Amino acid sequence: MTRLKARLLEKIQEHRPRTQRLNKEFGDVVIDQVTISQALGGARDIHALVTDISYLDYQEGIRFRGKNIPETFAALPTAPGGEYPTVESFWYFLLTGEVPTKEDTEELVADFQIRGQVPSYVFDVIRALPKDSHPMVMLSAAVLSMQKDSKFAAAYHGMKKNDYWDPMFEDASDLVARLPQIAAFIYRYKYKNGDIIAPKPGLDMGANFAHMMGIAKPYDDVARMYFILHSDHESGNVSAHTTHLVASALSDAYYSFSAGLNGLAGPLHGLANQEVLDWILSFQKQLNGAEPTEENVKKALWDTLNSGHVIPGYGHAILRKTDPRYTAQMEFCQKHLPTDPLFKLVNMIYHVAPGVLTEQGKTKNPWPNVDAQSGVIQWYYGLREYDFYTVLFGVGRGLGVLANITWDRALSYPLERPKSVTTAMLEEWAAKG
Ligand code: FAM
Repeated sequence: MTRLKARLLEKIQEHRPRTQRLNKEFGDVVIDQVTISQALGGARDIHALVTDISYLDYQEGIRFRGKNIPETFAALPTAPGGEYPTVESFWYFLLTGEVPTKEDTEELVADFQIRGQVPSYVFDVIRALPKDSHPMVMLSAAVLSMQKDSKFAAAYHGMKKNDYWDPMFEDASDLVARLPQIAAFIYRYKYKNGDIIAPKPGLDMGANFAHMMGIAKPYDDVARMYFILHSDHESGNVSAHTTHLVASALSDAYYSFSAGLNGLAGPLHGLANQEVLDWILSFQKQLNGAEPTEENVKKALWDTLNSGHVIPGYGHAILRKTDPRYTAQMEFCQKHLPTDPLFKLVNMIYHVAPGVLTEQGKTKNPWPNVDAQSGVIQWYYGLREYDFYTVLFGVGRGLGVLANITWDRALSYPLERPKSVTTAMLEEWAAKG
């Protein structure tokens, strides 16, 4: 058993009595109530999910296991020769809530090399799809194809409930370790004439991903930063909630995460980073060589709104301030690409868009989210096929949602099944006030 798995088991055993006591002794304590507009409005803000992996504050943004983004980056061991933590150490941290030692991390990097070997049929599945399929279709299908080897599904009939977490952890770890190679394969297969670069033994996940993508330093750090920032945003967002919901039927990690990825592929969720680049490029095209100014940015934003579209990369269902994931990436840009024209344009949009959205008066949050800044970095390092960007998001998101469903099984969270009502019932309740 790896040190991570042994520590995780101790953590699970420590935690179980807390959940059991709450359920048994305090099960009737009311923590929220539901309004008609919440029932009609996407269950927004109803407190009905529990996770300890991350918490999203309306103003402050995300905390992973109690640490905000700068604290997380500062606490975890950095990769050799890099400025950002290894993804492996972050995986340990998400699962256990503890900062791993150097030895814990090294063991995990070695463990991921073994787990990370992708079965060859996965590549056949990707090749069998029409080449103009969206890369998210390729990623989701590739993940789903590995279901036949699920350790959870194989063990299910002979297992006690208390042991479910074990093969779920195994599947989750296998998947996390394999995602970078699958993503890099999709990229090189689709956009680089199938010129595939094999993984290199001994590298951590970020460095190996950069190597397989064929992009030089500091892209290894970009990958580490990107995967960590996109990992988790508590449980209610579409990809996390979908993965959790599907897993609640005791579907294994492959079924569950593939479903989550399909939600991430929507333009209001993870596809927004692709949409941001698309918006910026069509804006530049309209300029026809002229310099961007606050005036022409403002006009383009209004044109987007007036044509009934959203401004991608702005707004959030929970956040009410600039997303700290946006800020973390902006700081990276200020350090590594301060004079890049695209970065300057993104900054100009940041100065103008909140005012435009506030004047329009619809969105509850006029500030940028993670997607407003992420594509610029990828573009700068030569990854310009922007319909691939959501795949990068998906690799990162795997860390959060797969840690979550491992804990779901550890704490025996049941089948999720909220109750529906009819419109007539709402009208009846409305009449009663
Ligand atoms: N541009 C134009 N209108 C917007 C807007 C934006 N960026 N953000 C919100 N609105 C509108 C929204 O469409 C809604 O209009 P209707 O009443 O006509 O339906 C109104 O403002 C109220 O929406 P809200 O309560 O402020 O936001 P929601 O919680 O309904 O939706 C988002 C949240 C993220 C879906 C929404 O802000 C949006 O569509 N943003 C643009 C797409 C985007 O960047 N998505 C990525 C989110 C990100 F964090 C992620 O998942 N990766």
